[in-house]
Amino acid sequence: MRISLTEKAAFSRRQLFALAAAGVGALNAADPEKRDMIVRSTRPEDLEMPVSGFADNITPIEHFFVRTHVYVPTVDVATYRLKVEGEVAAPIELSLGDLQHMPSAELIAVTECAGNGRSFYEPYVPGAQWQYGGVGNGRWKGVRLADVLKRAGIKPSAMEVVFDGADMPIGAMPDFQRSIPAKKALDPNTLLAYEMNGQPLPVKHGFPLRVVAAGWASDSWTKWVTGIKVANKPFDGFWMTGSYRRPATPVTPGAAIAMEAMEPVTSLKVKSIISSPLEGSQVEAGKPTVIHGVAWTGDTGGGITNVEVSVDGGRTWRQARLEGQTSPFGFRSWSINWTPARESYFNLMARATDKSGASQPFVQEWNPSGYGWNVTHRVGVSAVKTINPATTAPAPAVTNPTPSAQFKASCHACHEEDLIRQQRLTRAQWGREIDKMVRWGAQVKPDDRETFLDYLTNNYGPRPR
Ligand SMILES: Nc1nc2c(c(=O)[nH]1)N[C@H]1C(S)=C(S)[C@@H](COP(=O)(O)O)O[C@H]1N2
Ligand SMILES: [Mo]
Repeated sequence: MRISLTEKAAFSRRQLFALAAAGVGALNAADPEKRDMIVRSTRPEDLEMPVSGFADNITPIEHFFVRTHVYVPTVDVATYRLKVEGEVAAPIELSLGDLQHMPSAELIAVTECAGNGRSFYEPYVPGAQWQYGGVGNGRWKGVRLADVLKRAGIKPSAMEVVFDGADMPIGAMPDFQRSIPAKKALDPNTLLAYEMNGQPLPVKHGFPLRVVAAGWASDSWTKWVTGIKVANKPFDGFWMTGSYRRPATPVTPGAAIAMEAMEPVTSLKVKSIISSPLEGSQVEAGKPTVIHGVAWTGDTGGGITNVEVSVDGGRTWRQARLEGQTSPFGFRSWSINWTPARESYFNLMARATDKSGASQPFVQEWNPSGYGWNVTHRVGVSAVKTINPATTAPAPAVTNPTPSAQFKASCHACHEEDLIRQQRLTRAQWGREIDKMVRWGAQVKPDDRETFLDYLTNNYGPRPR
């Protein structure tokens, strides 16, 4: 579906909810189904990959995380056109076929949500409560963005490149439009991808065209791209000036920080995850085993040069073997042999270093949106004489609180309770969330605000960890 900005604005809230209910954004027949994902939000859909997924160097589409601020749009390839305008010699329109006839480029690169690891911040911050798996490594094929911009005759006055996707905002939420500096746009490792892992780009990942901003956090990887505008000044849309920003210097944990006082999220930071053994699992004492994982870094990193592993909670470290594909933007697999000397509980840690010399911290500076978590990963395992066949403890009986009819009418119009339930915020933070939702079109009667705040703080207030 290709909808111009003015048409988008004309959509009423009721029309949008009707579209959502009708399942607009249903799967392409060819889209692989998601498997074993942690559901962070059902509507709109946010899916996280479990830690076991890091066993793969290239993340299969079935396990690739999904993050959408809105409901997924369906794009009709027959009428699809990519419009390039702004600071160019002449605006152009390209069909998917036109793009596929241009010289192609392929690269392996990690896309990681800026908020991956958000749930680990103390004090808690609002937003999808990702743990480890808001990240994946893909093989992306498409055209170089630079080639498309040159085809339109990009002018020297170009300062930024703004992308618009076919997705429509929910209610009065600002449309998801994001810009990148001209320098990043002209980088040969910035693509407009139409293929992922050798398949047409799946609908959930941006069919038919998405930005691949290699080495940058995923918020710069706009999906469902229909419009590119070359601008001669910084783009001031909400998703640039009111989101994806973090303080340049340490701030008081828990404080509300003015957006103007923060700078945009860009390059990813060096990070490593232990994919095996898994947290809480058992290994055999006295028997050789292998610790596996992946490491990655951003475009300022230059690739992974070293991964060190500790089996004693960080007292001593050994160097792991680096293995597999070597794209400086991709997952670098690593492994190390280990024979647990005795029956004991072991604290495994993995810490990566990149070519720039950057390494991972043990404690993270807090930031108000919970971006850029890259604390050294730690996994606890038990070395035992004989491994117990998996004994699954009965799931604790969970009774979820029941929201009032007013609360449902105001909040569940756009999303489910799961999006709220995972967050643990103070009354002040919930207050700011309600105010944001009201700005985005949620209908909250003034009389209901305090009752909603009571419900949210009583049920979803900060809890001990
Ligand atoms: N058009 C559009 N592009 C988007 C988004 C969006 O909501 N709309 N979400 C962004 C964010 S925040 C992330 S983390 C990634 C997620 O990409 P994935 O779902 O393919 O993993 O897409 C980015 N691109
Ligand atoms: Mo994200």
